[in-house]
Amino acid sequence: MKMKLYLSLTSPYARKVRIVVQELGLGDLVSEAVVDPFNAPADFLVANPLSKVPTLVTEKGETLPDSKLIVEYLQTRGRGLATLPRGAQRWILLRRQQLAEGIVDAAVAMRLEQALRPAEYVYQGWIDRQTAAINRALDALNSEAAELLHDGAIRTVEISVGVALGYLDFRHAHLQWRSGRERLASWYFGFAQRASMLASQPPAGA
Ligand SMILES: N[C@@H](CCC(=O)N[C@@H](CS)C(=O)NCC(=O)O)C(=O)O
Repeated sequence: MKMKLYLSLTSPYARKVRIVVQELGLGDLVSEAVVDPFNAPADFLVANPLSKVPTLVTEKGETLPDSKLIVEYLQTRGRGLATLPRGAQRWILLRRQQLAEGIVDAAVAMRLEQALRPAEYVYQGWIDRQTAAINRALDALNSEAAELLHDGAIRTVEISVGVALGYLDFRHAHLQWRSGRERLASWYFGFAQRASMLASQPPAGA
């Protein structure tokens, strides 16, 4: 029996997990089950009462209902990602990763506001706040882009940044995140060519 990964092909959180699976060489151990968390099948709700993707069920039946938990777990199962150092550099890297994860949180919040709410309930002030947060975090990442790894053994930091930028392209292209952020754009241009990034692209038109 394989691990079962519940996911949606458009979720950036699920994309991060799919990239980690591939980078760690665990593809043969994981079967993917595409679900719609807004129209959830019963077995998925048993695995994750919160009805969020991604959710992993291990071979032993343990359930992991969050991308961070899943990534931490998968790193105990495979090799291929560079581990974070101890000491001061660790916190610099984790802060950078958190900025990328915060961009995803803000971008998903915007998407839900724009795509799921009836038009009369959409709150532009909320969208503006998320946009401002995304732009500030992008500026910070741009100023640190020289420290992001391109190839070889990357870290979860780079995966988080790559997923965040890919999601902005997918759902919020109008933000034109590359504008004025040439260093980050140049890094992403190379990073987006990794096999794991190419294989996990969201379907066009979804
Ligand atoms: N903290 C969770 C967030 C997962 C999440 O919000 N996924 C979205 C899809 S992008 C979802 O399933 N939403 C359904 C809902 O909010 O009810 C993680 O990192 O896995």
